[in-house]
Amino acid sequence: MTQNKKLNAWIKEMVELNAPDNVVLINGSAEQEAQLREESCKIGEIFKLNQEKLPNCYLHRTAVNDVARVEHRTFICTSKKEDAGATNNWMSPADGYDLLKPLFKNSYKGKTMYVIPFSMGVVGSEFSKIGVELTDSIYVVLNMYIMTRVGDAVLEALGPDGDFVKGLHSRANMDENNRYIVHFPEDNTIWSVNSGYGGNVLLGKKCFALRIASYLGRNEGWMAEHMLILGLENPKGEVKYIAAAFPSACGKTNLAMLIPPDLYTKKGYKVWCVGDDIAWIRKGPDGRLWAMNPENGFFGVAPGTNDKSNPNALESTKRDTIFTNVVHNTDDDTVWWEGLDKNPPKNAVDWKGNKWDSASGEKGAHPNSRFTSLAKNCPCISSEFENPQGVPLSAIVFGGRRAKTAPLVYQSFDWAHGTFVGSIMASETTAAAMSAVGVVRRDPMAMLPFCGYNMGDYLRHWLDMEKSVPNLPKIFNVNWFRLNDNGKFVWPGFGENFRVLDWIIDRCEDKVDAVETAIGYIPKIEDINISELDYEIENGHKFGIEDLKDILTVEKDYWIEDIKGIEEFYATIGDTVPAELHKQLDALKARLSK
Ligand code: GTP
Ligand code: SPV
Ligand code: MN
Repeated sequence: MTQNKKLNAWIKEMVELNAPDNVVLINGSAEQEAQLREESCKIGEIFKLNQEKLPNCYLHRTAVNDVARVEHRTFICTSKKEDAGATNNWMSPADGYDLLKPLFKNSYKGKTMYVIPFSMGVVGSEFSKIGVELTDSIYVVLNMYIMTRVGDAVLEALGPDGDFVKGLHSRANMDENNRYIVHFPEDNTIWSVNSGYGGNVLLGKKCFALRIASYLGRNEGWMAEHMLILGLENPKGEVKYIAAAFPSACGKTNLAMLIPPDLYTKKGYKVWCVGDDIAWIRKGPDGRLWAMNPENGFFGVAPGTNDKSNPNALESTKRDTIFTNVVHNTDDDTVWWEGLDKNPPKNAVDWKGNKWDSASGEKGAHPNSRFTSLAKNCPCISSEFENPQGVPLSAIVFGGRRAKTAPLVYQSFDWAHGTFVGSIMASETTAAAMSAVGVVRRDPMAMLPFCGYNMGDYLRHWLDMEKSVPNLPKIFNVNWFRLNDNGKFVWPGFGENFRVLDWIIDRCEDKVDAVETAIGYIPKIEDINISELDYEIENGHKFGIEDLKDILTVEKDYWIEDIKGIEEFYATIGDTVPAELHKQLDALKARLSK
């Protein structure tokens, strides 16, 4: 079937297991993509939207019980349990295969098996990696066409003897009690069964580019991170790059594409998007850390995306986009979601496929409804997006949703302290995973659901970067989500976050002083530029200097309370937590009690 012997043998084995009627090799051509769209429409899997208003755009609805990642059904299968660590679900590889084989058995009967060769990163570059996904879903194929580089060019780069990650996906019978997302890092293999939701089935994304890749990165001395990458251009035309890790649905896509406030754009500041979700990071020849985005598109959260919050994301959804679980406006075959505008469609079908009345109080789009769009359609896509070397990082930023504890921004004292800051990241849970919403959850580097090995070893890998990388980026933490006592966001967020990035870059260039506190360096009030900032927090109360002071305050009582949560969390990881991080925690305690 192909020139690669291992690939042919594996396809043969998987054909025997899954018993498809046909096998189709994805070649990456526009013709094949168009033909598959037609076929997918014909079987009712996707719906063709208004081709004048939304050229090449389609709508898909998942099963109502299949709308987010299933972390409790996600497994890391390593020979030794401690290699997966206490924060991952674990099975032995033999048990994993034994459990899933019967679920795949004959599951493609009457269907076609699509073979998708894909490259994470520019095809053929030395830092890219190749995978092959087998699937029974055209929706998956069409999404992979957008999210990754697929087809013949990838097979050519693979060559006759090249190695690849083996991804097997089957919708099988969509039994949610037998839904599993299982990783075999020692075999470069991913098996996903009984789901049709993006994060579970687009195997290049979280499964490969984070779980398998983080495992590879640890062994090979690089890092796979849940991070956006952006370039900040100053009026002189110099571009500095920042990578930022926020948990799912906490603002990566928004920050990656932000448009600076007028006072900055007038001076010539710009932001360029390199990536919105995943960064592969390694040491460059100059001794700095370089980051590249292995993806080819965005799988972005739809609700809340509008022409104020994220005009660039909205623009990238105007063509070549697959919408999943949003509202269908049946008057003109367009789409809508909560937070798009104040005009919900009169005649509409909701994400469940039922006729929908916006006055009903029910949400029309699922909170985790998404768009799959091409990076090249984003107006602010970076000129370095296709650069196989990636971009050199000046800063790494961590963040989460904290109502009170974390200030708007602070800088770590050094790399080890910065690693500690990443390790204590926490956030209220969101709709991106199937679990209770609004509970505080620890999520080191936003990687808890995505680390393919022991979290303690992962943190050690971070600390160890200092030994091999002489010019490390500075590490910061941000929190756009401080609430006042009425539960309103104090900070305007979105494009206004640029004011904080501006301070971060000034710090990286030693252009500005800071105040040393127990948790790290915070800005002097006058160093966060809030001129021309016009934001109403509530009831006519406009954001002012007092509010800035408030959200830059280190609330010691909250921090002392937080220490307990950190200790409990470290205990759940167990004795692989590096001693250095316990030392950092003790030092924080000592500083707080001063
Ligand atoms: P994943 O794709 O799940 O990894 O999410 P993400 O981290 O890319 O999050 P995204 O940018 O899609 O934002 C998720 C939600 O956070 C949306 O509802 C946004 O409206 C909201 N959000 C993003 N940035 C901000 C901000 O600066 N302030 C506030 N208040 N909300 C924000
Ligand atoms: C996330 O949940 O972090 C996402 C969406 O980016 S998914 O691809 O489902 O993981
Ligand atoms: Mn994500």
